[in-house]
Amino acid sequence: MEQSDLTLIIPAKNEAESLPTVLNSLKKFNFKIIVSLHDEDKSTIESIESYNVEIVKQSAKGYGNALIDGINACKTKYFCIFNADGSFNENDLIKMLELIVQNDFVFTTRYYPGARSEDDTIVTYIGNKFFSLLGKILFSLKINDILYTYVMGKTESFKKLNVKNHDFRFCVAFPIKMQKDNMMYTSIASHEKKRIAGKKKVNVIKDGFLILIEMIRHYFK
Ligand SMILES: Nc1nc2c(ncn2[C@@H]2O[C@H](COP(=O)(O)OP(=O)(O)OP(=O)(O)O)[C@@H](O)[C@H]2O)c(=O)[nH]1
Ligand SMILES: [Mg+2]
Repeated sequence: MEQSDLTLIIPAKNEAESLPTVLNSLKKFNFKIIVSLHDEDKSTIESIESYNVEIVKQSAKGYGNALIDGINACKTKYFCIFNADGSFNENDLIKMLELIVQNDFVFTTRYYPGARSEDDTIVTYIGNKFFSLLGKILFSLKINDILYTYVMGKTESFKKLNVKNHDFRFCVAFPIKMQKDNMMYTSIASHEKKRIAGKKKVNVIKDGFLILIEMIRHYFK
């Protein structure tokens, strides 16, 4: 399989300070790149003017909305969610590409031996462990870093799931729907780097609460 069979879907919100560095680090590959952002985010748009990437203007607001619109615009067989903040290790993509052939999705985890996170706080660490455990108990999900959302997939498989969440609930709704659909997936270890610059968009309390309610809702559905 060719590197040009893969499109990286980069959701970006106020990432002018980080995204150009991330795009530079990806120049060594031959992947297609879609940056999915809001039309109002002029500074991020300006920051990547000279790069050979497709810009998708998202139809609404939110992280999940950016991903859904980005993946819907993807024309290659495979896609991978890739953050604009510099925390994802781009070298993992090669290993993921090998594994995606016999899977619908390839997840990554910062908690396998050999991996770790430079960006986790005590609160996000505990939150992740808790939600991953809840995913195992309620849905038999074999994912142990459920909120990391560094995931490669077959574009067709993702479209079948019909994920509709426009906010960070996307991070749990997507794997839960995938599991209910009995799709094939695996995970590899991945080392998370520190965000290059700019601010975290996740609100730990608000988004944590929404994610909890979303998981319970899917359990009773
Ligand atoms: N288009 C778009 N992108 C978003 C939105 N919210 C977050 N993102 C992007 O989604 C990615 C993940 O968001 P982050 O803020 O890094 O979330 P996080 O990794 O939990 O937080 P950090 O620990 O600060 O890295 C980044 O590339 C953001 O720019 C949004 O509402 N719209
Ligand atoms: Mg991040």
